[in-house]
Amino acid sequence: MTKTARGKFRLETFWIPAATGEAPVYSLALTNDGDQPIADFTLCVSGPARIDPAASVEGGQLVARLSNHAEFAPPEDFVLQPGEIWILKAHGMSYHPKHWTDGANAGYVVLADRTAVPVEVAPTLAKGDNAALTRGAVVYPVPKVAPVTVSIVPWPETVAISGAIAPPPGLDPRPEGAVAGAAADAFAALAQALFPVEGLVRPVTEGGFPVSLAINDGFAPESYKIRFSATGISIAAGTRTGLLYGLITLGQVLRGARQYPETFVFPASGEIVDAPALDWRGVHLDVARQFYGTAEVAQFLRILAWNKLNRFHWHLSDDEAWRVEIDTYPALTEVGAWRGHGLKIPPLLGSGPEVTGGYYSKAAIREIVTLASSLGIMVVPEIDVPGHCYAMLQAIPELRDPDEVGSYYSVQGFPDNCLNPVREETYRVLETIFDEMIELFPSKIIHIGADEVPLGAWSGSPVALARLRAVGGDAMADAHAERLNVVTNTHGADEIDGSGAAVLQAEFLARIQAFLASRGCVTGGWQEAAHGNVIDKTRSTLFGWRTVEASAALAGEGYDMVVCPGQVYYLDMANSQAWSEPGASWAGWSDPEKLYTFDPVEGWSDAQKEHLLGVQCCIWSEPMTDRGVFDRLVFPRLSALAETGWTQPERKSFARFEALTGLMPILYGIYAEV
Ligand code: TNX
Repeated sequence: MTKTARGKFRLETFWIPAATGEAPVYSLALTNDGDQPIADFTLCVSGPARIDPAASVEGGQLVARLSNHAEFAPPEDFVLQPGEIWILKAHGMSYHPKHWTDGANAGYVVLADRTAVPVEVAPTLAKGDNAALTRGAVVYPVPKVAPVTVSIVPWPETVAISGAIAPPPGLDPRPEGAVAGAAADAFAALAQALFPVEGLVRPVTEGGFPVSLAINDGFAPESYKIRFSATGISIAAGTRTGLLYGLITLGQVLRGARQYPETFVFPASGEIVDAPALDWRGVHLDVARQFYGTAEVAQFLRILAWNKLNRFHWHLSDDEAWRVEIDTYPALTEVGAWRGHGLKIPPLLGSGPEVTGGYYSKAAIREIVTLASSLGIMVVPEIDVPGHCYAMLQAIPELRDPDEVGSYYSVQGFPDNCLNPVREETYRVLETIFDEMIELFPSKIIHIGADEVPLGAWSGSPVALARLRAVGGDAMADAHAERLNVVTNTHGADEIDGSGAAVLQAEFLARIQAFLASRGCVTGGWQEAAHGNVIDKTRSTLFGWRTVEASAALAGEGYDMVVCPGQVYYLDMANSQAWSEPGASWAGWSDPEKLYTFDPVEGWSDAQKEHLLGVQCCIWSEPMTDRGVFDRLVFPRLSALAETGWTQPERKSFARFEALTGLMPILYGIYAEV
């Protein structure tokens, strides 16, 4: 049968928000554009919005649901004739959609013979807002007159320059010694990959301006000094990264002066002396919800370096996928890296019926780690445990207690997604996995997640309940058993502090941390890793994603903190409240100015600040089903975060940032239509 004979379908989805005064309802309209009637079929959709398990559905029924994957069946004997539309209305969403990317963004029809036919899906529309839907990075035009005469992001500590010479066509770095040579090589490769036709690095025979590079004493690790003169430039620093940063600054100055000669100069004399405000200037990328290939990750790292960002937190596993090759357990990637119709992991978050996904081979990881290190970036891998493990458990079902009964659900609607903290099997498998990872990642910091374990986790596992009885007492174990099959968290992550789940998780964390410490590694964890106060503060780093106050409190308890408050530093959050903006909104909205001017340590005491390692933005990828959405959500907020991490607060200026950020590269080159 040909595809046309089987039918052709179109799905339009529509949300009626409560603000209209009507009852909130999500409707899905499937049109049969083919020339054949269909009967005995179902419709599957995926996209961030989740239909609540308890939702009532008009026009059909919800026959299967896994997180945001939903399968609907029409009433019995229903036939969808050519040209006709089947309408479903769901009353009851796990959270109310707020942006066009919240709704279904992929779908397919499953015919009576179980074959899947892709459906053309239009972006979800909302009543009361018909503004054109946006994608692509917002363009920041470079003004004729900028607040400064040189284009540098993030802004340096001191810029004392004067005069101007005609900007040369490129730079000709002349390193003294091997370390400086490595910095020059890294810069040449970086400039070539980011701006291939500009010839930023070129020999003197092509007009390259001489730049001497030397390692000197008396510099902090990432600091550098540039001295300008009309005949040549010198850069000095204490490390390879310091020299690289000096070259990046100079490259930015040159690009600005060449591309916008009315606005920016190439200085004739003077100095730039620079050093970062914070040590940890991080970016987290979730490659589980959407997959980004090695080439994309590599180019993203180059953009990080151009922003002087120095930590890449690589979120390699989650409920939706497992992305790293582990020799001992090939099933992790054979099963866990792929989603599709009929697979153990169904289409989710906009993936369609076809098999999609991928993973990083060990060779690919080594390539990324080597590139990162040449760019001054430390790679921090994350394997998210004991929660967020649906994909891992699909691949290695033995990680569940075989006697476990009933179900518990995560905030994202995954059932039974936690590794059992009581069984030896769990530790045997995890230690093997971590050993393979430690070999791949020289950073010696392994992030183990520890976020969002559901309140009901392990409430149907006899071994877990027995352990809880032994360590927490009868009342706690009995209360925990009562949580089985109770859906607690459809509207936000459970607060589990003090619960049986937290007590069991603490046992798990203490043991995993001790193992990692025995391998010489620092344990990274989201702030929930502090529950139970069991992890060794001298060998851990926590990532505070809730409020500024909550992170301050943890710093006060002595935890080293990287702060990434969700309401501003989660780049999956939309730029504004408008439906036409892509992104999520559960933690808030933040436009570039809000992110730039936000003080992540407001109200912290000096003692608390001693435990501040730095700042990080997090790119959770649920809504980033198309690359234009990625560019819109990530840029220029990534550069705004970079300046928060690098530039001392008193030297920050949003007006300056706004004038300069248009010169910064974006990943996919997709700009909004203006
Ligand atoms: C919460 S905060 C998560 C992630 C989601 C993110 C979406 C945290 C550590 N976990 O699993 O992707 O929200 O914004």
